[in-house]
Amino acid sequence: MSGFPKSFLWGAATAAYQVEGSPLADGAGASIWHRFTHDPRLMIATGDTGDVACDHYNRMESDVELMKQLGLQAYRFSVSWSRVLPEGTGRVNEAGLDFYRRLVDRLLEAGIEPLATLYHWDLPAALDDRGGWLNRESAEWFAEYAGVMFRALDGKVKKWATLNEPWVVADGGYLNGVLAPGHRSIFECAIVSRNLMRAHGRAVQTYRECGAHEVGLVINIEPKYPASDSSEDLAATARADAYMNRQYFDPALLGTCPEELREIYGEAWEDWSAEDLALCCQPVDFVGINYYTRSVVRSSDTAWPLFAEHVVQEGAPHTETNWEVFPEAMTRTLLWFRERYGDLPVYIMENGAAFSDPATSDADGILDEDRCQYLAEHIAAVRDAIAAGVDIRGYMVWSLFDNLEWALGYAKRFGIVHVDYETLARTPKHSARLYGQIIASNGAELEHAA
Ligand code: PNW
Repeated sequence: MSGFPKSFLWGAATAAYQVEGSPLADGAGASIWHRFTHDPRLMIATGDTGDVACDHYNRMESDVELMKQLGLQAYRFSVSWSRVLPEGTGRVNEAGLDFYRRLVDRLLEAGIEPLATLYHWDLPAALDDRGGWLNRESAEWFAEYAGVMFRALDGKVKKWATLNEPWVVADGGYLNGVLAPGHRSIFECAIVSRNLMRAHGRAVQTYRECGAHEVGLVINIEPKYPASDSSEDLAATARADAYMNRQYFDPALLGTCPEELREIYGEAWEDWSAEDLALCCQPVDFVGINYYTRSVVRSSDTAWPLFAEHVVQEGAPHTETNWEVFPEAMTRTLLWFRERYGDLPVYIMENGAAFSDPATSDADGILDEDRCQYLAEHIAAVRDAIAAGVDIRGYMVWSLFDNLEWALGYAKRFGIVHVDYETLARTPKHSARLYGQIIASNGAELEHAA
């Protein structure tokens, strides 16, 4: 009686550019993340690159062995588009594709279910040269790539996600310039948001033509709480919520755009045509939700373009990325999701925390008690949402390994497995052991941990 269904799927997640290393090996083309990290004007904070990362590209077999030892039932990874199609379209690089064929075969031999994400932010640089996500043709490029992957791995991979976190791609990559390709334009952000969702729709259509299993998309949700009940703060909170939490799920699942976007984008807003809306709104088999934190919001005259700002909760626990630890918002978000979008199967595709490694360790590894507590509290929040009737089918920890935290580099460690970046040795932390016990007891272990 743990509160989790018998078939609940427990796993861990990574993304290609964050863990693989060897980004140009065996005929791969460069991605926009390779370019971004090698440009000192863009990768300003750290100068770290994904050239080596966790060297997962060369250590894949022993990494799958480790996943098996940890007791994982599923592994969520992403495919590097430019390994498979070096120019983004056209010629297939069999050697690149082969890496994912071998990965999936090893996972299946180890009894671990592969969950594949097609796009976790590493657009082929050759496509960026053709305008990238700003080009309306990007939906066709993505459908072509999706078709190559579905045909190569379908039957073996039974759960496919099209995009990971389109909000982060558009906001971080095209409005705030902090992620690849490092642009700063609200006009571009609006265009890219729509093209990403059109690409999602075309990939789902392609999937229906090739496959018989399951396809969905992965969206990050950060519930917004008003700082006060003044009408200004409530309106600011609604804008922040529309921009981050409804901007992508509404078109994909309802075939509409939130009204607030018109005000937020201003002159940059253009109504989506009926064709575009219909294309985005393809029936999906599941949704992935990534949850890390909540945000308290107040109105602000200067915080363009939302005129809403985040209010730091002094005294509350925070992770190393300055995200407040607030597990009950995860339950609330999952309930909100079902109320707004209906009874779709949900997978938690990411949840986890960056904490610096404590100096203390024992024979069992690094004593990351803060991460243990974070995971136990959030897994309990998932259990509470299941008890309230949300159809949650699985949970993936972010992340299996410490890895390249994008523009923040290697300093922020999210892994349940420690990576020594000198020796590349992997050492499970206490959180990995705790998670193994949670998995083995299908969640019953939480009664001791939380
Ligand atoms: C996710 N936010 O990114 C990504 O999918 C991972 O690749 C990443 O390593 C992980 O979370 C930890 O950051 C996010 O600002 C980045 O709300 C930013 C936000 C959310 C998710």
